[in-house]
Amino acid sequence: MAFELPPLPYSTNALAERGMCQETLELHHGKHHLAYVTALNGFVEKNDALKGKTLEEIVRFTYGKEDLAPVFNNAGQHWNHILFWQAMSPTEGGKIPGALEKKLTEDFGGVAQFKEAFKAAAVSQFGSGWAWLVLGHDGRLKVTKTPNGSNPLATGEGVALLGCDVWEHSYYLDFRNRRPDYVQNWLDRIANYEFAAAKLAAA
Ligand code: MN3
Repeated sequence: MAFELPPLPYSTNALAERGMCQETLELHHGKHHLAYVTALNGFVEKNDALKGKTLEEIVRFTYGKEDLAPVFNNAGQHWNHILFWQAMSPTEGGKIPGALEKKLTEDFGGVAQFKEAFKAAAVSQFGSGWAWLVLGHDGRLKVTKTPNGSNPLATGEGVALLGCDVWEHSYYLDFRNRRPDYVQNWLDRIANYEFAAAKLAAA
């Protein structure tokens, strides 16, 4: 069973008024994400050790294995983007539910402190990668960053509640080189904190 590109949970122009234009989403979902899925399927087709494994199993199995790095990069990016589309909301973007706000305040000192930490991680990720809000194994929320296609599932740092793509393809049409502005806008107007709260409640 080949992996498939999931449909966007909203239209490609749904986030345009919130700072992510239709062309960005068309290219990002229809070209970039699709390319990861296509490449991953090509690798699985040629490698019996990968056949029958779930996406999560492939991410964990290939992490840190030098000879399987191209598989890991594409599997990781497929997993990351599935989460990324869900981690954005055209209707509720930026609104933080009470239970999550309480937890953010407990673990970071406040919503503003959480956003500062997240922005710092996103901006300091040199080159391509991701910033994450993670529920750690100690039950506390934390912010992490990963390079390229890596993610908290691979590193075993905990459950990813939100992931922000800081590859240039995610923001260059809307914000040019201004990654800090993209991340601030993403946190304030695009991030789907309802999704994060639901993942937190289920974890
Ligand atoms: Mn991307």
